Parts: sequence; structure tokens; C-alpha cells
Amino acid sequence: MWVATFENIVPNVRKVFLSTNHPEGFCEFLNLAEVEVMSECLDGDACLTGFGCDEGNVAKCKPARQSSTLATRLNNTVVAGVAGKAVDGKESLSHTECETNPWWEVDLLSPREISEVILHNRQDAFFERLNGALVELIDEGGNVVGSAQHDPGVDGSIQFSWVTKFDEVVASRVKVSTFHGNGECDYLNLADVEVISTCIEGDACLEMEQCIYGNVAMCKPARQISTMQGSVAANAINGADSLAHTNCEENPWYVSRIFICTWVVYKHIFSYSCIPCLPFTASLF
Ligand SMILES: [Ca+2]
Repeated sequence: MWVATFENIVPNVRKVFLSTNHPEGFCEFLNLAEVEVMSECLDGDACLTGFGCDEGNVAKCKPARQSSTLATRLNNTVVAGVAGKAVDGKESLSHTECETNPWWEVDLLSPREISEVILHNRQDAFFERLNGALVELIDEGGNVVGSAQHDPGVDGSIQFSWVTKFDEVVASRVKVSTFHGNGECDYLNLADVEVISTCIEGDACLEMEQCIYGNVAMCKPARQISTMQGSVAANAINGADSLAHTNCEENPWYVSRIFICTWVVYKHIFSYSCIPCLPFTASLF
């Protein structure tokens, strides 16, 4: 284990980048058993426990992002409508700022044959915000390969949910957006988004445990330069005894996106489990 301590407050950090530096001409693997980034938690930071695909909903607990995030501070607690709240299987809401064309997107992490997308609307107020929603299926090249748009005049208002069917369209991302076209801004709220496909190993999770102060890297989107034998980047932030493992590279790297909205990060401690035989670099972005 190696711990890097940052004594001073570092504001607005969004990513943690880890790499090793090697003599030219030599490659090395980068293995990470677990990366922890210690900070005050935001509402929405959570740990995922348990595994198993939830009845074909392959979006559950996958990395999600949105055009902006509405966050407010209530009694010293930051309440943020982070994008991940629309894939947590609970009534919690994702919530953008007021925008003319707000959007939300989930990354399925690999191409999947999609048969159905279900948007679950908020149930407390402002149901009408989701009317006219556009659902787009996006392939690995960034191309829109399927879409469906809600038409309030034909489909009626979205009360509880709106179901769109697709003919096994292969896509790796699902985007939801609204555009009301009157020049005024609006918010995009999503209680939950389900993307129905065939489950594969590693899909989904069952429970989320709220974080108070602790490891805010857990279960956040992570990437690495390459992946050997299925040892994906997420294995280093899942709290489980699993390994993230790159191919042999001259400059292997790993990045975890720790924050989705821009409040402050106070103090960071990194740890990793690896053979410390070469210089190891941790950078904040
Ligand atoms: Ca939710």
C-alpha cells in the first residue's frame, strides 16, 4: 500500500490520474487492487455492494453524466442531483441546472443489444418537464443508431414512466435530452432510467451505501490505458478483492473521475497495491 497525503485544500478536483514511468523500451503492467480517494462526501457518493443484473436492466449503476448538476447546500450537507441517481434503482432524482437543452447519458461500457428503454419520471412535482423527451442510442463511434421522441399530443403526458421499444439495436450509450424550443430554460429530472438487454458478467449491483466522509472514488467512472483479460479499471474502485490490470505498456495509466459536480475537495489520500519497483505518479485534475 502507498499513501499520498495532500496537506492543503485542493479545490474543484475532478479526476485522479495514476501512472508509472519506465525506462524507454521497457513495458510494464499496471495493477491496482484498490484506489481510495479520501474526502468529504457529497450527497450521491455511495458504495455499491452486491452484484447481479437486475432483471435485464443493464444501465443500473453504470457511469452516468449530464449537462450540468443542480447542487444546493442544506445544513452543511451538499445535496446534488448527480447523474448517477438516475441509475441507482431508487426514487432519487438526477437534476440538471436550468438549460435550454439539458441532457443526461449513461455509458453501458460495452456494445449491447437494446430492446427497451424506460424513463421513470419524478413523482413529487414537475412531471411535465419530461414531456417531449428524446431518447438516443449511441454506438462506440459516437453515432446515433436509434432514437425515439415522446410526443405529448400522441402519447399523452409522462406520468409514471415512458417505455420505448427498440429492435435489438446495438449501442454502448443511451442519452436522454429535452428541448422545449421556446427559448426558455428547463430542468431535466430523471428518477430512473432502465436499459433492457441481456445481462453479462459484471453488470449491475444491488445496494448503495451512503458515504459520509471517506472514499469518494468508490464506484465512480474509471478508465485505464488498456485492459488485460477482463481486469477492467472499475475493479480498482469496487471495494472488492479484484484487480484492475493493464496490458504491458511503457507508460500505463489509470484515471478515476471522482467528482461529478464542482464543490470542493479537501484532502486526498491515495493508496494502491502494486510492486513499487518504479516511480509512481498520482496527479489531480
Ligand atoms: Ca433514482
